[in-house]
Amino acid sequence: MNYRQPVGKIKETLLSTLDRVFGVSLENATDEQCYKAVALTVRDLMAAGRSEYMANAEKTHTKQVYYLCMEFLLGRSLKNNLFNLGIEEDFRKALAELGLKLDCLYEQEPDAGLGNGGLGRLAACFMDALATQGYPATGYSLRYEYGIFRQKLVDGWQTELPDFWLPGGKIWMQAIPEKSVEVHFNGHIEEYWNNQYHVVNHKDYTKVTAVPYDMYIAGMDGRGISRLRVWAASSAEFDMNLFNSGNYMRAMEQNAMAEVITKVLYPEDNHLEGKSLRLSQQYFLVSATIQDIIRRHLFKYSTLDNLPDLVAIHLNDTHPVLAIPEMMRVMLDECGYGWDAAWDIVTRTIAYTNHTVMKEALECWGVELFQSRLPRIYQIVEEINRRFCAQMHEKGVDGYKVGRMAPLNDGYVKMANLAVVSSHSVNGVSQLHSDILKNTVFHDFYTEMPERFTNVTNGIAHRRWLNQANPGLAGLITGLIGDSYIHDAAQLQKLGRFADDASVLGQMAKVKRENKLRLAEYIKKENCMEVDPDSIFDVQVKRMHEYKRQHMNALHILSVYQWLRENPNAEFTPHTYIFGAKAAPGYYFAKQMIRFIVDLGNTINSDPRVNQKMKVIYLEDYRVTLAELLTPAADLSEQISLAGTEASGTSNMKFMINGAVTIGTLDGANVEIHDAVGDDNILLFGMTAAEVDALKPNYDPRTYFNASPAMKQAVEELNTGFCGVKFNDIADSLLNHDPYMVLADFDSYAKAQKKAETLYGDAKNWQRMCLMNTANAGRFAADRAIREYAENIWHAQPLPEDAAEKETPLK
Ligand code: HBZ
Repeated sequence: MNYRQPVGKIKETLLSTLDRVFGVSLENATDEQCYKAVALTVRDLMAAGRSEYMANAEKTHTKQVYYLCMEFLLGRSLKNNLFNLGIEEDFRKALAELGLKLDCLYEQEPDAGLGNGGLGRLAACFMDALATQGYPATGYSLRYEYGIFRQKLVDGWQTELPDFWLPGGKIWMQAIPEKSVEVHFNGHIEEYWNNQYHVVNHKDYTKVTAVPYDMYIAGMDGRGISRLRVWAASSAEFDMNLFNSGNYMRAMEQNAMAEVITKVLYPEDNHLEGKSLRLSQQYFLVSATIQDIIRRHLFKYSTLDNLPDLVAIHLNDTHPVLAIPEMMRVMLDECGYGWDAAWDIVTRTIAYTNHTVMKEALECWGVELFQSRLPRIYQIVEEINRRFCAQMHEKGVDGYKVGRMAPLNDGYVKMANLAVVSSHSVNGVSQLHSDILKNTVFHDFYTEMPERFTNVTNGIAHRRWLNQANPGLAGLITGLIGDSYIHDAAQLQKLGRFADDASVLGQMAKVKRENKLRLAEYIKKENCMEVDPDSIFDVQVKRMHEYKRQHMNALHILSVYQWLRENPNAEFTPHTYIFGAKAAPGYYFAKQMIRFIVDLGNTINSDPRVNQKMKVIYLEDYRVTLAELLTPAADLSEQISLAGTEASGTSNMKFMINGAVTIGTLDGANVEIHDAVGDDNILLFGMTAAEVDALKPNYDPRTYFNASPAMKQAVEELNTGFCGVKFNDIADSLLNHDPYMVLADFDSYAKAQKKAETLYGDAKNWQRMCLMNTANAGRFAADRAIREYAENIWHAQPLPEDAAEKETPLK
């Protein structure tokens, strides 16, 4: 489909949309109304494009990919869609002729913050890559009324404000009420035999209606359009019996209880919140989704026998794992399948990705809660468990081992076990992480079914993170190597030719400086701080977590500060340390870490002995839109988790492609970044995952504390405190326990930091390093990751280019 229209036609559509939808003329329209008119116009174009695309997919029986995820951290949509459809400049022109600035309208859009961090952002990047490469895809999630909370810092302490994003965000969504489905909770199960038929009746359940809302995500050049279908909970019906019996309040209460299911996103990442509402959210998502998928398939093919050939269902982490028993339920209870046939179809259709090895994130649900909330699903999990254990026993597997692998054990439903038992493929998200899964968390499974395990290293939507976020660098690259890298990020490699070209390096440095100035302006506005654009912009942005070790970064800054205030005239490369991170609201230690960084910043930034040379900036409310401003402005990318803890990381890839140098441990995808750029273009430090494992049993942080005077002095100042606050909790944790081995890696980190300063001082070599990072970032494109999923896991092909002219018979 051709999305381009004459500028005059765009103007006409915008004016008529303003009139029709908002009843205003251009003169009286607010910027917000203008943004919405543009969004609606683009949405309509995409809806038409999606219909055409799907009609072609249907004709050719192209396999459908369904990506189930509790989170899609989309950020803003307008710029992305205009850019990908190739119509941004036409719209810019049309709006200019109407006296409007497109860039101002972009600012009207709230972030769709329907996710916590890496996992949700990955899902969003994948929608882009699926569309661009022509894989017909639908993401399924929940339409949270409140996204990830807005962070406000009050005296260095994080407070949370609700993120009511719908008023500005729902313009992208279209309700499809006729496709609503019912989801059943609670009640009890009645079973009996009717002749030879086993009848299962779910009685006295509570009904909640799932109403789908559709959003579209355009692929590059509009070749494909992904759909994101998000479900909103609404009370199935107003209970007239209660109402009539005068029980008005009960009727209202039931309404509210249903709707609460999709009220708010749980703000914990890498941590399980074992609340019944969370379980309801999970089941609500998967029940509505599975019913939707099966209904569509039956409508088209009248059988589910061919489902695994035509459909791939992907479970993004364990959060949507109840899709497995739900699919079994529909096939057994509603479609008349027997267990074995249903199980064969389910397991050939479903695949699962693991995103974390953090113990506290491994989901398990107490049997009591699970059984009372989801009685039929519980029965099916029991049967899956019984059959799996029997099969293992029959194979002669040791009883303890079977117990460890069982989906039901110790009074818990173990979601990761259920996922592995029931999927044909299990993958981690970086080479190291996938190996760790095989050697630790899923070792028992790996020894029994090694063929199930694989790796797909994560990737990013490079068109958003390079072309849209950093038009200066993208323009320069296109001028040098052409624009084929937009579709094929591996082409970035060609930049390597310019590694010693002083003029190119100079131009890249100029772009970086402009990006730093842009960020400096934002910092001035938000933090009332002047920062030096010629200082090193050293950035750590990600969720606040002990394992990510922001406190190691801060402790090092504290020790640099101690040194500099005693040696104010010493040689020192000016340094701006920038942080941005949200902490889970109930994660006390992480909130302390934020406070430590903020107070450290206040101390340093107001100390005239040092504040011309170093500054510490904490940016409030880190989110996708802020990341788009920050990433292109970074010189140093902090990826400093303890080796073996960060599954992959994806901000490391975003910084890299924008020409920042990584200072990091050999953890997650850093290992592969190191492989890609070589020793000279990355600053590695700290223990390897194997060294961590070897040290752990006998680790004593005090050994390191006593051996390093600089570290000792820094930890001691944590205890005395600054800004009138003592950070004893952090100091105590470091000295007595140090679960993420900050002290063990500290000296090595300090050395790498020193090296960064020296290298930065040699501008030409530094710029060469930056270029080599961009040039070698191609393999971290989401396009590559999606191709690997499609080829190795989903066995899906892209829609043929000539699909419109083609009718393929069903095989
Ligand atoms: O997934 C992250 C990993 O920590 C990161 O290393 C990886 O790059 C990324 C994408 O694969 N994991 C998360 O972001 N996890 C969550 O956000 C999460 C959310 C809700 C939960 C548990 C984890 O209940």
